[in-house]
Amino acid sequence: MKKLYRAASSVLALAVAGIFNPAAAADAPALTAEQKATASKIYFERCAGCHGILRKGATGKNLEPANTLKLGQNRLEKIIAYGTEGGMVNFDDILTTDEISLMAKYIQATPDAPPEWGMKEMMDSWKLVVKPEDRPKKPMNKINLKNVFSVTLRDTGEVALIDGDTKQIWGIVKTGYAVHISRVSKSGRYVYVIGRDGKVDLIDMWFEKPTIVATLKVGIEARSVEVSKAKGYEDKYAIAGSYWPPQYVVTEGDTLKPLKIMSTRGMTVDGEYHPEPRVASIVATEGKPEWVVNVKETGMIKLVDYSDIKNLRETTIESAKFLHDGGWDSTKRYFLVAANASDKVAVVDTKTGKLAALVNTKPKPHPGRGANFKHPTFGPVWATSHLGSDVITLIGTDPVKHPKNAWKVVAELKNHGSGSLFVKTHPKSSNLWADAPLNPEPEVAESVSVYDLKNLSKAPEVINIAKLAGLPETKAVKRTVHAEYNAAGDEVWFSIWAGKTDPSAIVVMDDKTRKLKHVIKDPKLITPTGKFNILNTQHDIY
Ligand code: DHE
Repeated sequence: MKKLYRAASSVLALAVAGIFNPAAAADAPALTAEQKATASKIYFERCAGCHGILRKGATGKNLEPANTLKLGQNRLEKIIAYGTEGGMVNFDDILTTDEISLMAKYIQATPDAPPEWGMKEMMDSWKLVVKPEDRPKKPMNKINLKNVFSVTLRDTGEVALIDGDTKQIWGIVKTGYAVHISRVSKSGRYVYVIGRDGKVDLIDMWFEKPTIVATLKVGIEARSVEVSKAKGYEDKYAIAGSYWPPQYVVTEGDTLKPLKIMSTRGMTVDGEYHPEPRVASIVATEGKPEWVVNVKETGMIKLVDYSDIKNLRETTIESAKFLHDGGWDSTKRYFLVAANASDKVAVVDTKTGKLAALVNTKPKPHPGRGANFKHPTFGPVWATSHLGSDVITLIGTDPVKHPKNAWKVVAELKNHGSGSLFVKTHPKSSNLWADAPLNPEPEVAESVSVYDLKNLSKAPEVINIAKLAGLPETKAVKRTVHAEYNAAGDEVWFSIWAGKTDPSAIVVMDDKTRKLKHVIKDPKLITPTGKFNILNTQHDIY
C-alpha cells in the first residue's frame, strides 16, 4: 500500500513538473527495454546537448510528446535524416536507417529524468591518481609547453596533446566521452578537460608524457570547466558546470576534490520556474576572485565570488535566453555571451557587476570565445559568427574612446554561409578566420572565410581547407571546424572533422600567406574537433 502510494505520488510530482504526461505516453509507439536503452544512449550522445535531457528545447526545438506526437513517425524520421532550414543538422551520415526510425519513436515517448548527482556520488567518483606531493618538482620533458595544443578526439573519448613546434603527437590520454573543452591553469602546467559525460580529467604536463593526475565525475552531462585566475588564487580552485543535474561544483585546483555544489534550478528571466537550467560557458575574471557562470535556460548570468567558498556569494544578473558561449573583450573587463534563442549578445561589466548591454544581432550568434581586433573606423570590436545567418557581427567594445559605437553592431561581414560556429584572430595577425561546419552544403561546411582586417571592404577569401588535407573520398562530410592560433600567432590550425570510421586530419595554415603549411595525419587522430593552444588559452588570447 505504502509502495503504491509512493509510486502514485511520484508520478503526480512528475506530472506537476511537466515531466510525465500519461496521455502522451499512452499514444507513443511501444519500445522494448533494449530498444529504449539503445535510443537513450544515442539521445544522450547526439541530441541532449541541443534539445535538453528533459527535451524542453534550447538550441534545438522542444521535443516533448505534445509536439512530437503531432509530427508523427514519418515526418520525424525525415527531420532526423535530412535536418531542417532552422539549423537542425542531418543525421543520415551518422545514424543508420533503423537508428533514425528508433529515435523517431523514442522522442514520442515521455522523457525519463536521470538521477541527481550530489556530493556522495561525486566523492565516490573522485580519483586522486597522483598526489600533488608525488608529482614532478620541475618539467621532466623538453617540450615547449606554451605551444602544445590540447585536441579533442571527439568520438574516441580521448585528448591528443600535440607539440605545436614539431607537429608530432606528444601523447594521447583517455578521458570522458567527447571532451568538449580544454582550459589551462594560470601557471600553464595543468590542462583541465571535461567530457560530455561529466568526467573532468586533470592532465599534468610536467611528466615525461602528459599524465592524468586526478579525475572527478561532476554530473551526467556537462560542457564547461574553468580555473581560478585571480592573484593569490592561481591553480587553487577549479569549477565545472553541468547540464544534468543543472548545477556547478567548485573543486580543489590540483586534486579536483569537490568542495561545494550549487544548483542552478530556478526562475527564468520571464519569471517562470525551469527544472533544467543548464550551465553553459564559464570564465575566470583575472582582476578579482570571480567566475562568470552563464545559465542557459534561465538567461541569468551568475558572478560567483570564490574568495570564501563556505559563504559563497553569487550576484545574479538578468540577461536573455538561452545563454551559450562567449568571450572577453580586449581589456578583459567585459564578457560578451551569446543568448542564441533571443538573437542577442549580452555584455557583462565585471568591474561594476552589472549588465552593460543587450545587443540585438542576426539569428543565433555563436562566437566560441569570439575575436578581438581594432577596426580601422570603429575602434576596438569583438566579433561573433552565427549559426542561423551568413554574417559575422562586429560589436564596438570601447565605451571610453568610442562611446557612440560601444555595445552596438557596427558592421556585418558576409560569411560564405550560415552554420558557422567559430571565429578567430590573434593580436599579432591581420586576418580573421570564420568556419561554417554546420552548413548543409558540403562545399560550404568544408571551407572557411578569411577577412583582411586592414581592408574589411574587400570580400573575404574563401578557402576549402578540407580539400587541402588530401583525405580519401568518403560518405561523411569533412567539416572544417574551430580555428586556433599557435603561441607565436603566425599559424592557424583547423580540424577536419570526418566520420568516426573515416580518416581525419588537422590542417595548419600559414597565417600571413594563407597557404597550406602542414597537414597532421595519424590513424589515431579520430574526429578531432576543439583545439586549445596552451599559451592562448592560459591568457585568454583571442
Ligand atoms: Fe560546443 C564551446 C555547448 C555542440 C565544439 N559548447 C561550448 C560551450 C558550451 C557548448 C556551453 C562553452 C564552454 C565554455 O566556454 O565554458 N556545444 C554545446 C552544446 O550544447 C551543443 C550545441 C550540443 C552538444 O550536444 O554538445 C554543442 N560543440 C558542439 C559540437 O557539435 C562541436 C562543434 C564539436 C564537439 O566536439 O562536440 C562543439 N563547443 C565546441 C568547442 C568549444 C565549444 C570547440 C570551445 C570553443 C572555444 O574556442 O572556446
